[in-house]
Amino acid sequence: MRQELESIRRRKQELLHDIQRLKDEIAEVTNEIENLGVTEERKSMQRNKQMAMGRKKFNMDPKKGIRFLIDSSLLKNTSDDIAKFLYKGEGLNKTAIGDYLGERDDFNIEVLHAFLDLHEFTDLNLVQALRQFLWSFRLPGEAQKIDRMMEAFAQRYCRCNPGVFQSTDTCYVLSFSVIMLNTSLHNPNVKDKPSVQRFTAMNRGINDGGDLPEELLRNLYDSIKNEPFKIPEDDGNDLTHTFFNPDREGWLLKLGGRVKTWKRRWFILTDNCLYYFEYTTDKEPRGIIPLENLSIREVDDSKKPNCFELFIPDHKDQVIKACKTEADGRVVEGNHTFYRISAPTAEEKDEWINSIKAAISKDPFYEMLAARKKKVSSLKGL
Ligand code: 4IP
Repeated sequence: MRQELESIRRRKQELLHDIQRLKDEIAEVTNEIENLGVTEERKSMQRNKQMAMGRKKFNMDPKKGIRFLIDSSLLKNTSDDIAKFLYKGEGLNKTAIGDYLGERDDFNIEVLHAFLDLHEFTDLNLVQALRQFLWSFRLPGEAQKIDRMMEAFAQRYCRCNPGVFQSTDTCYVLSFSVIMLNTSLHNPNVKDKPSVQRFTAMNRGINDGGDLPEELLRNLYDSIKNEPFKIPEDDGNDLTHTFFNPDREGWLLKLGGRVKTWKRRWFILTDNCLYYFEYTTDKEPRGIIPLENLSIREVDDSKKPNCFELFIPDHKDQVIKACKTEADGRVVEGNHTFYRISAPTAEEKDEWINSIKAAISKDPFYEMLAARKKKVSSLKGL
């Protein structure tokens, strides 16, 4: 009996000992787990901190930001990975994204194409696709950058929607036409809003010489009319104040060449030319003044207010290359050594001067677009 009691006591002690050992082990493991959590947590906190720093750096200098993220192993040095990062755009400034994507380096161009591959345009009409595209970053102001980006856009759109356009050039030109339409319809400074007929007429022959289906153009027109493009406004600017000045139209007074009479004419500034008409509805202009090689300045006139003048710098007496229609309908060369024009208000005078200046300053962007337009319409009859 005593022996039995002794063995039970020993057994109990052994058990207590085992329990204590287990408790110690559990405590040890719990401690390890807790420590593990702390280091993981710390690591992830560290990563988040570096990521935030990388984003900040990117917003200040996109290239430096990307380099930092790659060096911190937060981004792989591949165009696909960087494109994904930009496409997701978390915490990124859209102007910085636009600047990075618009760079001329081969690698940046690769990223640009990878970025576009992330956009799904299948079965979207051109306006819907442009809405998506123009929302994903902010289009930079530089003509060459815009050209590269719109080219990449056109290529991607055509790949997603084969058969809609004859060529990517057509898609490119129409994309601009739509962006300009957005400006004309929604910029309050543009008084004369183009009708759907004018929009369709403007885009004649752009499908490699052929016309695009009227229904397609009408749909694009309606879509823009009903809802302007929404674009990121990092600096308060928007797409109705686009990189290219809107063409301008309006009533102005013009002084004659040899016979100095003032005539009220409807002026249209477009394609680097100034056209004037007798009536707004006239099909043929009375005169065309190509703006190439001309300068513009404000002048005082004793008879009319708000005047400005077009002239050839350093060639005071040279006749400006221009054409006009005689009363009998013949088209002849103009006789002006300067064109003096009077605007109805001082404000309109300034606006005209600015628009004409912009047209004269040979915006390379105009030239690029003009070259494409020529290309897509010159294929007619081939
Ligand atoms: C005319 O005067 C008009 O002013 C013309 O303007 C002008 O031609 C003529 O210039 C000027 O003689 P009258 O109508 O009083 O005769 P518009 O063509 O707008 O009617 P421009 O070259 O300005 O168009 P000259 O250079 O042809 O005299």
